[in-house]
Amino acid sequence: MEYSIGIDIGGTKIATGIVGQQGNVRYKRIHPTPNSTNREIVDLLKQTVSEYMKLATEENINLVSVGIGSAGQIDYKNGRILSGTVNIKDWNNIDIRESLSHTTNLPIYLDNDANTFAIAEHQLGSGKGVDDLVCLTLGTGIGGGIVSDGNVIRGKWGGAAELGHMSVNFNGPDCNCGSKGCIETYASGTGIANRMREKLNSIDAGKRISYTEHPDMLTSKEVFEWNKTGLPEAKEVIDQAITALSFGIVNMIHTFNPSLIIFGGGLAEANRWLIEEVQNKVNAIGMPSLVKGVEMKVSKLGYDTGLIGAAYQVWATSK
Ligand code: BMX
Ligand code: CA
Ligand code: ZN
Repeated sequence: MEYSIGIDIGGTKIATGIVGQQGNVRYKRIHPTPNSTNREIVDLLKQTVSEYMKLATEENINLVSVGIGSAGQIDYKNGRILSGTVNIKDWNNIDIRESLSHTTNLPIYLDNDANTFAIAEHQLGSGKGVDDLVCLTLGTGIGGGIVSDGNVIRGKWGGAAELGHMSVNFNGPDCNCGSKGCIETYASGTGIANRMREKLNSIDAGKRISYTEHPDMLTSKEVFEWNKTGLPEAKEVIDQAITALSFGIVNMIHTFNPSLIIFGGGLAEANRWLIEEVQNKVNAIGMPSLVKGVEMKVSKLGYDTGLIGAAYQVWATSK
């Protein structure tokens, strides 16, 4: 069987592994995303690739490529990271193929992380046999991947499908992409934490303490827990996330006419109930003929989808 080194670079963590052609993950490691310079990330990639190559030689594993899925705006044909929001520090203007050229002779594939997520789901997951689907990864940011008539939509150089930056409110919060009111500012992990922090800063100190003494440190996980216990400000933040996501998805359905929406990322995996709420809202606000019958599912491949998709690029393109 053929194997490929997979590398999934997100705003919080980098997952790496050796993945087989059937999507089987043979080795896997998780690193926190370095937060100083792009050099540090590139060094981590070099080290990881050379370790996995050594391991493959020892274990007689037939490696055929290195596949990288990375957050950011990516020239996928030339293997270059063009830019990234501040979710990954200093993630701009990096020639990944050139950077790894002294480490490996294997062909190197590079695409946006949510595009590779869509590749995995389309080839092996919930989207298998489905020609028109939209994928959304809810994590540090919100990533988007679109398959239309069986093809991944990439636009001119690969920058298409930045669905997290679909605005649903031109008076909304500033987004780190330059726009306002993007769905990422309401419904990503960082967005939910930011909106909650704003609320806590606007209420009186006594009430704030009933939530946390450290609003600076809070994460979306806590907001979901507070929502579960019925704390009203947290419920407002989560309701707002559901509403923003639903309006965004209605725009996507009206634009791409998909039959399936697939969700992934830590936030969707940990809060599957959210999807049903979104589905109900989408059905209530979208054009009936378009939203009717659009299915919504959480990734079938689970937490490893990004890693599998990154590795899978070599086989997806040769099919
Ligand atoms: C951001 C943007 C996207 C990415 C998405 C999900 C950067 C660095 N990131 O919208 O390119 O696909 O986040 O990324 O520009 P993650 O960090 O949540 O995995
Ligand atoms: Ca994308
Ligand atoms: Zn944005």
